[in-house]
Amino acid sequence: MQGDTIFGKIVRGEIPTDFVYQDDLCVCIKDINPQAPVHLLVIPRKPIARLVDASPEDQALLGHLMLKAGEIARSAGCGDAFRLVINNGEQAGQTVFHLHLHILGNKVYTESGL
Ligand code: IU
Repeated sequence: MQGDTIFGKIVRGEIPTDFVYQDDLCVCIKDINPQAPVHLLVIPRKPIARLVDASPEDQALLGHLMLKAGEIARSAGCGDAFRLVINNGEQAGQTVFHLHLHILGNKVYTESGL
């Protein structure tokens, strides 16, 4: 079933979760296995499996996720230095097939790492 992932259960409120932020379109949670001092996940309530599965009708939602990620990063104390990462597909390291943006902050990156 599309959306039947752990993030689907989280956004539907089926797993008790402390939300860093939530609104009608998305939630933000702390990553359970942080890769930086600040590691948050912005998750749309709509169960889009991968970024490439988004459609033109999702354009405003995708913009919302980006704007909220920036606001949340600053609220979390990242200042102007943070990364946003989307892993698209298994070969790119995606493990949960419900679209999410990683916010990585308060870690010093000395090179692009790409
Ligand atoms: P990925 O882009 O699909 O690889 O990222 C999935 C992230 O979800 C990864 O950083 C996990 O640590 C994180 N996560 C989580 O925060 N809580 C969970 O219950 C599970 C994964 I499963």
